[in-house]
Formats: sequence, structure tokens, C-alpha cells
Amino acid sequence: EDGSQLWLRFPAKNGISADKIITKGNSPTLNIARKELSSHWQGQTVELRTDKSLKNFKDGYTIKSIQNKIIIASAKEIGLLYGVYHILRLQQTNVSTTNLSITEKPSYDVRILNHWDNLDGTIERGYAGHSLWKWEDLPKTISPRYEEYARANASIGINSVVLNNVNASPNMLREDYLKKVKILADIFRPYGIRVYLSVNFASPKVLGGTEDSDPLNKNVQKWWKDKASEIYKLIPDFGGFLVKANSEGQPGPQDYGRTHADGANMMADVLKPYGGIVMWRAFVYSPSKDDRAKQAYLEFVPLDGKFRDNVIIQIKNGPVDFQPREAFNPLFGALRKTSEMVEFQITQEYLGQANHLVYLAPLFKETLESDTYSDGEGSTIAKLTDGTLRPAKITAISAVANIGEDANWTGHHFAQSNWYAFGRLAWNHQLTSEQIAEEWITMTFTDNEKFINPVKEMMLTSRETAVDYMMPLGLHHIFAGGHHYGPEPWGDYKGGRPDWSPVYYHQADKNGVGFDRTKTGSNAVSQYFPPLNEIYGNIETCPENLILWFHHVPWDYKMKDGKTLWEELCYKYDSGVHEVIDYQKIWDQMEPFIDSQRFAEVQSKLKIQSKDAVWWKDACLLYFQSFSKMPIPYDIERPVHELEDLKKIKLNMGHHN
Ligand code: BDP
Repeated sequence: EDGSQLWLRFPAKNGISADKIITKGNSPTLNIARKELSSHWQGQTVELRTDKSLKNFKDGYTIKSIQNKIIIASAKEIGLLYGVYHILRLQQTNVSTTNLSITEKPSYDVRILNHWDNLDGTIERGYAGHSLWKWEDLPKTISPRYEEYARANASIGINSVVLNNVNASPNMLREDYLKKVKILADIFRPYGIRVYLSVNFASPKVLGGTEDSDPLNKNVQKWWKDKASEIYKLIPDFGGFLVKANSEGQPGPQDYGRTHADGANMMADVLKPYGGIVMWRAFVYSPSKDDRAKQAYLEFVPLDGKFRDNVIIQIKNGPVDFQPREAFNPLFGALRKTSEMVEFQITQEYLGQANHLVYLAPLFKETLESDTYSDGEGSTIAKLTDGTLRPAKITAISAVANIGEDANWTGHHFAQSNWYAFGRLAWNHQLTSEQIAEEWITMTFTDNEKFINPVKEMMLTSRETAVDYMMPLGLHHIFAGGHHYGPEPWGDYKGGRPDWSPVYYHQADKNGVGFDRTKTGSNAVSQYFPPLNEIYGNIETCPENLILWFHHVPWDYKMKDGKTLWEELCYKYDSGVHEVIDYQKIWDQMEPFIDSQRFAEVQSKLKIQSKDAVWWKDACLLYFQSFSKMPIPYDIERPVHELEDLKKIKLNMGHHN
């Protein structure tokens, strides 16, 4: 039992006989739907009915029990396949499938995974082995996993994928690679999945030999136009481009004195005739300027209204970089005439990678439910991006995938739940973290309550636990440089970019700790709509879980529970450690309920997580204590490491920032 079946553990045999499946037509998508039913569905007769009157539901569908039959209806064939996965999920989670009356409509049009896969098979921030895409073997040799991957995505409603790293190689657009991409697109298509590519802004110059890649240069524009036509000849339903430009050394329009809008619009114009879109990333910051957390807003707000309608700005959930907890990105809601979408990170770059059990649905929900107040109270990020508050031509939600060629796809068995949770929330952001966890556990492991309940509890608390042992109270980016795995709060890379050094983010000194983003500091608070600017800007009203994000707080500051900041910090780290120790206790009791392989693999990962939690706690407390000069409260475990020894740990995991 290696975990390769993911949550797709429908009964292997004894599906219903073919004459109990009623469908017209035999397109590839319908054939998949029929095959899923005949192999796995054990209930009543099912009729799949295309119904054009449901076209406002886009990929949505209805499921109705009528007499002795279940009728799944949708305007589109893919909606029928989604409906099939829906009833299979009900069957698998022991929900009654009689008297059904279900209407489903996706929250977002584009539900997209971003793979950060390189053409050489490595994956940027990937912790589940090499890339699934075997570029060397394509287009001739086709791995069976391409289709398994497509099926897994379709089963949770994911309908789009970017195949390659945002730090894109220009070669991705070479003819030979496009032919390989075409093969993947052909395999994914029946599962309702469209392919997109990350593109390098300098491609025309590098590949096409134009004098530059200036978006206003006619030759450059022509190169992109021809490239688009070449792509659409191979892949008629190609989705579009994802672009990281003028960010962390990537080329972009600013290299030629042009704006992000000039760059994005040039690409949007060439994709428009084919219905393609541009997802232009807002992840930009430069070392010379203001507080990193302010930069995306400063860069993009002046460009509002200047983007074509097939451009959508892709914004990371927080303004820094996928930290265990960040304030939400103030750019959400600030662009009034431009479509916005969220980018989450499923791969756990900053959350213990493939070693820590961290269930991310609560993090995703925290962002989606954040009220920006942009259009008055209730202007949540979910409502701003799903078309509810601002009618949008296209709505989308994305996340950086955690998938690789490991047998279990995601490195840690529980990391599968994060792929699953993203897909389910992209389909319906109203689902709760708890519902999703329960579904996933039941489908992936067992329907035994004695397993489901404790494991669900562990999953639901796990994100907060990781925050506690890594970066409680709004601390952020105190990771070791490069690999971002362990702690390095002392990191001060003199001569390098200040905003790549942990000391830049925590600002600890003898007075206190935390980044002053109030009016007396960087004034990042001013980027939030009232009343949030006031709430965050005032130390008394700032939520304590973000207090060190927005304030430089004295060590002896009295927290709401009466403890000093220093004591609070100590107790948070300690409670993070204890939580993980509890997870170990819970997990060991789960042995009777599941297979021995997955049991043992999770058990051994929890040991690593437990040791890491102590490492984090000791490193951070001992280091911060050198400023606070206060004792670690005597009722918590003493450090078991020497700070000097911890400073010597160098993991050879290499990376630039
Ligand atoms: C950071 C990663 C870096 C990515 C960058 C990005 O450390 O590897 O290239 O984000 O999103 O999280 O572009």
C-alpha cells in the first residue's frame, strides 16, 4: 500500500451492468464517465443527460433521484463526469444515494494547478521527487501516470494546469517542446483539463532572435502572434500564459521602460482571438525600495484599468511569500477595474516540506474569508474573486502543486489532502475545512469513526500547530536561507539583498521584536481599507496572531491574557512542540485501522516533525532571548540544544533566496 491510489479507492469490482447506464453519444468524456460507473458504481440506474438549459452553471450539474433512477444533468459533458465523481464520492463516504436533489455550480471558472516543473525534470520547491512530465520521453513514450493525474484532478473539479515553472525556460515555447505539450493536452482533454504554460518574457529575443523583447517592438509582437498561432494549431483549447516578469531576476517589460500592463496586454492581444488568457503575477519586489510587503500594491494599483479584459492579476495570498501565517495581501480589492485571482501554495515550501503534517484547508479558508472592506463590510477575498462583488469576465483560483513522481504523488501521505482540499475549495469555497478533511480521510483511509475523528482533529489543528512551533504571533520569514526548511532567525546575509535576510523581517533588538508597519514604520497598514488600517495599525486592536507582522512590540508588552510578549512567545513555541508530540500519540493508536505501510511512513515523518519542532523552538527562543534577556518560563521544557550548535547546522538543500 504505497498511497498511489490517492482518494480514488472506489470499489474495484461489482459496478453496475452497462444496461443500467443511460447515455447518448460516446465522446471520450462520456466514455470515461461510463467506465467509472460500470467499474465502481453499485447503486441504481444512472442516466447522464446533457441539458443546454443548465448552461449558466458552466461546469455545474444537477443530480436528481427520479423513481428508480438517478439523473445527472449538465450543459456540458464534463459536468456529467463531475456528477459521476460526485455520486461515487457519496457512495465511498457512506452518504445515502436515494432521494438525491443536488445542484452544483463551481465557485470559479478556472481552477488551476501551477506546476513549478523544469524541463530538466527537477521541480522548484518540489518535495515529491522529480517531475511527472517526462520531457525526454515525450512525445513518443507516454507514462500511464499522465492519465491517472488527469483523473485525480477531474475527480475534484480541477480543470486547468500550468505545466512548467514560473521561472520559465524560453525553451518551453520551442516547437519540439510544444509537440510534447500537445500530447499531454490530448490526454488531459477528456478529463476537462486545459493546458497553460509559464512563459519567459525574453523568449522572442532568446528563441526568435529579435533585437530585444520590448513589448512595443513590432517584431516582438509579431513573434508572439506567430507563436500563439503555432500553439493553437497544435492545441486548439490551449488556456493561455502565466507570467512572472520583473521579479527575482526574471526578464520583463520594465527592462525596456515599459509597464506590467504593456507586457501583459501585448500577450493578451495575441491570445484573444483564440479565447486565451494571461495570468500576470503580482509577486514583484525589489531590494532597493520600500518594505517588501508593500511593493506589489505600489506597483499594480497605478495600473488599474489599463489591463485588457483577458488579463487576470494572480496575487499570492499574502504580501510576502507563502508564510505559515501572513496578513492577507492588500492588493485584493484594491484593483477595481482589473480581475484578480488568488495564488496559494500547496507545496509546503515554508511548512516543513514533505516532512511535516500540515493540513492547509484552514490556511486557504482564512484567506478566502478575510474581509478586505473594499466594497464595505463583507467584501471577502472569496467574493471579490468569484464574481459576486465585481462581475468579472473570468474568475480563477490557483495553487502551486505539490505533485511529483513519488509513488504517493506528494511525498507525505497527508500532503495528498492539500491537493484534494485545494480542488474541493476551488469548486466550492463554502465547504468547511472539516467537511473536506472528513471526506478525504474516509476516501483515503477508512470509514471507521475511531480513525476519522482523532485524525480529523489532528489535521484541523495542524496548521496552527506549525505556526506555533515556527513563527507564532505574526513572525515571518525567519527560515534558513535558500532551502527554507529550518530556522535561521540570526540570518543576516551582509552584502546580499536585505529582504532575503531573516533579521530584516523580525527586527529584534533589546527593546522588542516585530516589523513596524504602522504610520511610524513602513506604513504598510495604509494599504488596507478602513477600518482595517486602524485596526491593524493600533497595537491594542491588532489581532495578536499578526501583532509582530504589524508592530515592533516591547518584550514586556502585556498581551490580552496578561502574559508579557516574551512569555507569550515562549508558551506558543512550547505548545507547538507539545501538539506534535500529541499527534505522535494519536497516530500510534491508529495502527489497527489502516495498512502497515502508510501507518509506518506517517509515523516516521511525525518523528521528524517532532524533532524539528523542538529545533525550531530552541533556535528561536535561545536567539530571541539574547535580546529579551528574560528567562524562559520555568514551567515549560528547557532547551535541549546550544544556540551555537544550531547555528552551525547547514543543510545542503541549496537555493538562491
Ligand atoms: C518563492 C520561492 C521561489 C519562487 C518564487 C515565486 O522561494 O522559488 O520562484 O516564490 O513564486 O516562494 O516566483
